[in-house]
Amino acid sequence: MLQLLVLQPALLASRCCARTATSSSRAAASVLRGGAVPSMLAVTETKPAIYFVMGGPGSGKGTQCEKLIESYGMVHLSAGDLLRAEVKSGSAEGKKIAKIIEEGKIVVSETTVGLLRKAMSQADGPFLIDGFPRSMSNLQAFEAELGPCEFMLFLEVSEEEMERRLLKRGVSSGRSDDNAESIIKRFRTFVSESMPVMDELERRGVVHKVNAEAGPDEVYSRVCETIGRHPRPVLPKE
Ligand code: UP5
Ligand code: MG
Repeated sequence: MLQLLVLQPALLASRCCARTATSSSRAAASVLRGGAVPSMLAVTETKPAIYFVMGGPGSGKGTQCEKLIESYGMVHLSAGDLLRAEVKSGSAEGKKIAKIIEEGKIVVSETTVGLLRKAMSQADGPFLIDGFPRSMSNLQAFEAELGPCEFMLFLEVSEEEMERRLLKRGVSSGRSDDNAESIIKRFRTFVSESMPVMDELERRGVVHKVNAEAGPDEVYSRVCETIGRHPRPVLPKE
């Protein structure tokens, strides 16, 4: 059952604008210069900017993030990559994660937020967080511990196109979920668990949609235009 993923129109005016200007002017100026800011865990009032990047499976999140970090001073954290690294480590936790990924379901929030917290404590940011939050539970767990979601870049692509991309990649990716059966499950989970997060963030006025059906370079130019709308935008590297 293939269908176009279309977001509900924004229903309410922004609810969280008042929550965006929390950092000191010193740190904000540092981020604007593309410079380092202190570790967010050490100095809570100078949290670095976070750009969440979402979209369905195969919408091009990883591809666009890779392009962004070439030109902007950002740290890319893919929640899926962090989980796959845990699987690769062979840990007991990793074995549980492997099954969940193959089923296209969502790993418990505690695990994913724990991996993100650890990765974020090891870098200064600003952060590009790709493929997260995927459920309301993910959103609540992240915001309770690591701060509000101020900006979500959402890549819009039809399921037909995403399926085409994933099946093509599946020929060589070695990813356990790049097969027709897992792809359908991933699409279902995305609609039932992840779209409610987008609806909530859209109500807050922090979702920025980009039509990502075109080729990677065309999409990237749309993405670059859009990321300038972050309340604390980063400048391209010199
Ligand atoms: N491609 C990319 N852009 C293209 C374009 N514009 N035109 C044509 N082709 C394009 O791209 C996918 C493929 O398409 C590539 O071959 C690329 O060259 C081509 P990619 O950039 O990898 O898309 P992306 O959206 O990143 O696809 P991905 O498969 O990574 O998306 P998912 O969201 O499914 O995967 P993720 O790794 O984030 O998560 C995997 C699983 O981990 C989830 O299903 C879930 O089980 C688990 N998970 C959690 O439980 N919790 C989390 O928080 C995160 C993940
Ligand atoms: Mg990806």
